[in-house]
Amino acid sequence: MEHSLVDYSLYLVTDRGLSSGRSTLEIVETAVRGGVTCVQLREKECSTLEFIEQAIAVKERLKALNIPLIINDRLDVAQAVRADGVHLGQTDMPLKMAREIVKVSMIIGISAESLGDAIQAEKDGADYLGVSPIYATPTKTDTAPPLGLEGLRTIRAAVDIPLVGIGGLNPDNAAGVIRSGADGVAVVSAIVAADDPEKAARRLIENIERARRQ
Ligand code: TZP
Ligand code: MG
Repeated sequence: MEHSLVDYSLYLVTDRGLSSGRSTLEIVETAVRGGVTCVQLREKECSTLEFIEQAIAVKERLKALNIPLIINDRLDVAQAVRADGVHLGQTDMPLKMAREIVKVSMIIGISAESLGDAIQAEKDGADYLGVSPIYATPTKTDTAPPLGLEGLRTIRAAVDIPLVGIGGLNPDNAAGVIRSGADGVAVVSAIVAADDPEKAARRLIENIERARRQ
């Protein structure tokens, strides 16, 4: 997918541990019906083969809907399945090395945990940022201190590339993230752990779109 066409509005990050026995594919399918616009497959435990098989299955469903698939951490997996992009954290493969490998063919997203991270990532050619964490979250415990909306606004003012907020976001606080200048809201538990992921996604996208109109 052409980088500039990616819609980051509602960015789902998967987590099989929070899926209450439902498959990741099932969660993704329901969530996209509710309005998810971008999906990141995040697998911290499974084998490389399982990651690849999962990615192929998810990509197959997303392709028909023109929704991009981003792979967390693993550039090799992203390349193997011809995903649209890869998302790298501050302790993953350095952005410059990843870019050297994939040139412009792949979207590279970077987790920025500080203003410095954000500025550096933009300079090194990131396509988008996950500004992390906005709020404290039990979903990921090894995070930097929460940036809050103020930290998000500071980063927004300093970089031009698209950015999504992540960490503790849900339908009730998504609007604030958009009003603080984010291009989108990234969530794990608000959709993955919801009884009804479709409904949760719909509430999120409605609040995101309403915040944009205000
Ligand atoms: N990166 C920064 S915070 C986070 C990730 C993957 C977890 C966000 O999870 P939740 O459940 O949306 O707070
Ligand atoms: Mg990572």
